[in-house]
Amino acid sequence: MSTPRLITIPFSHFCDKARWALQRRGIAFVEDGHLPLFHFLAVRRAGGNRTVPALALADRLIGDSTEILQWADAQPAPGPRLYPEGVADEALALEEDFDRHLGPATRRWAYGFILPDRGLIREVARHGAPSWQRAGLELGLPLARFVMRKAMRIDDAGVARSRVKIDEVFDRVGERLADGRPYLTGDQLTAADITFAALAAPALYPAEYGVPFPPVERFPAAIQAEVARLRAHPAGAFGLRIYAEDRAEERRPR
Ligand SMILES: N[C@@H](CCC(=O)N[C@@H](CS)C(=O)NCC(=O)O)C(=O)O
Repeated sequence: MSTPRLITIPFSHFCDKARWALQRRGIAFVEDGHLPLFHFLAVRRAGGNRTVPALALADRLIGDSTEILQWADAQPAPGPRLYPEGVADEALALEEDFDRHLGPATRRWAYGFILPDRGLIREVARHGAPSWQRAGLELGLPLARFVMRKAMRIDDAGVARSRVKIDEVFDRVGERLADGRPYLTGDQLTAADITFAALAAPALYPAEYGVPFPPVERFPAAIQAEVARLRAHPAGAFGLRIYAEDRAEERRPR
């Protein structure tokens, strides 16, 4: 089997979800990182539609993070299952809920303060993509901002709605964890936990994320206060804990 190629926007939280899951299963892959908008060509060339992560296999392309996790779970691989028996349906339902509600909300909220700040964009885009794309983004930044704001409806009202949505999801996760369970479906890490933590990352900025984030001290003061509030929430503390404990573990070679 040729080595699977994971096409990514390196800093994308849906991409860290897929990266983490492949690493947890112990599946070897190469990463092919692109900056936003440039990713479109790479995905199209591989036969996909437009979003990343996309996993290019010898015979097909898997163009959705949940389908990548399901594929990874079905492979003969040394790492623990992502959808363990007994909680598989529950894990998948939680994953789909986070994909639909949390992922777009944290992304819009973070782009809301990153896009206006050229220095922050540079720091976020620094890792894992070709230098010619970084140069292209610098030159075409006004156009890129316009396209991204339109495509993801990043405006004041959208950012405010997303903030409320993040709080709602965090409260639901906090309630689920209130009985003292260590993971969302019980006592083992599943696709649900990986998905929650990865998609919450643009609100939490865990040190163990797949690529380095700019230091939170670089963010506007009001955003720093929001990050501190979300980190202190039981769901935020949970996301940070599994990045610190489980993600750090996954990145060691099996
Ligand atoms: N449901 C998809 C969503 C992935 C997604 O939204 N990816 C973003 C990056 S975070 C993307 O590719 N955006 C660019 C675009 O839509 O062209 C999945 O789970 O893979």
